[in-house]
Amino acid sequence: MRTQVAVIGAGPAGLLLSFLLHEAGIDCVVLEARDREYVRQRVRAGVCEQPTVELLTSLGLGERLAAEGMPHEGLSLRFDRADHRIALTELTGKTITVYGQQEIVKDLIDAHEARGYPISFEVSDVGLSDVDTERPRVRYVDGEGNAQTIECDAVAGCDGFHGISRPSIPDRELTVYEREYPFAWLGVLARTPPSHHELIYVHHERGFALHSMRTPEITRLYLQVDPHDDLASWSDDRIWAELTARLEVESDFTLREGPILDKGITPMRSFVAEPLRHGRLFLAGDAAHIVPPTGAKGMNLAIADVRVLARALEALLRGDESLAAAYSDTCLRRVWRAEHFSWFMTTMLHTDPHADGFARQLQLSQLRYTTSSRAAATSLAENYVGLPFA
Ligand code: RFL
Ligand code: PHB
Repeated sequence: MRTQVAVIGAGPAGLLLSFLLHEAGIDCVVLEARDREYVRQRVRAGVCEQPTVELLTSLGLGERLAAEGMPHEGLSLRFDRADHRIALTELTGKTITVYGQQEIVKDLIDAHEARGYPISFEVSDVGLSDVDTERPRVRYVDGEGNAQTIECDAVAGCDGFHGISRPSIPDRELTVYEREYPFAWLGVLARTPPSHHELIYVHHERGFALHSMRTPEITRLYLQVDPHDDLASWSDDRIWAELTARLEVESDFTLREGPILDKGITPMRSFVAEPLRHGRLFLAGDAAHIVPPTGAKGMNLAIADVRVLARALEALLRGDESLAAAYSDTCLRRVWRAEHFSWFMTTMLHTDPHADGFARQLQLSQLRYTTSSRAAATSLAENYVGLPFA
């Protein structure tokens, strides 16, 4: 088989890249390891930055996002048993929109299917070769068990942190920066209306908690847990008791409980592999970088990467190498800003089991300063709502 760009992975990065390339008249194929239903249902991110919303809307992908997405003008940092609101819109003029990642993925898959843009689900044994030549090859086994080979002009590695694209680059070509945290997130999706109309990030001596939402009927909640914790030790009753304890405030607040529809534990890490290009293989999204979810940046970064990559590939296929040569550096500026912001939010809000009293006092001081100084609150807000695209 012959195509212009082989896209590995049908997450937000791969699907949006494929959409942008097709709309620019470039032939491409998406290869995805999982089945179609799994990809459409996978519960992940929830917060879209304003630049993400604007991009999806400008592409004609914003209809359901406009109807069902929940715009937010602020969020709360909850500590010392009180809420401290960050007025995102008053401080920046921008909003964020709560719209589940799987809804964006569904919109993109539907747009592909309506236009006949190909996605191959349930592929296995994907292997890349000749990526340092002008004719890379992708070998894989399709969903029917038949061995296939694609010859192409470029490969987009959008296959997430555990994919095969990044490991296809020789170790000596990559510089890896990494930080692991001594905690993980237990995420739950519950059938109950949100207990508050905005997100609440909680710093508590028992550990971090987050109140978020998906729809007026569905609440999304997270608890800081030990990275070695077993999901089996977290019964629904224990989850609600812990959330109630951490979300407690002196004023009026009642956590609304309901049936838990989905739960999972996610490790937290910061990770960047540079550069994002090796010959004709380009990495985008989680394949190249991971942020801890406290800054709500991962999906937004994946989308920002492919916006740059689509233009670089269009130029490359016309014989102009300049944008492809600049791709990695262009993306890394935004990536490192998000890495810093996500690290900042994570270390400010979580309870580090190894921290001493001095470190805990610094954390509280940072929280009080961030919520009482307009300059500090504006800094948090402008990073949270999303800095303009490069
Ligand atoms: P994805 O979404 O992981 O997609 C990669 C796809 O590649 C497939 N794949 C392969 N396909 C073919 N061959 C192989 N060998 C393959 N190996 C893997 C996978 O099946 C998958 O379909 O990466 P992408 O597109 O780069 O998107 C990144 C985002 O998914 C991720 O950054 C966010 O979910 C992170 N994140 C958040 N980001 C935000 O912007 N805002 C948030 O509020 C937010 N909250 C979160 C999050 C991530 C979380 N978890 C579960 C990690 C909250 C959580 C709990
Ligand atoms: C979510 O709603 O899933 C969510 C919100 C904010 C975050 C992370 C996840 O920082």
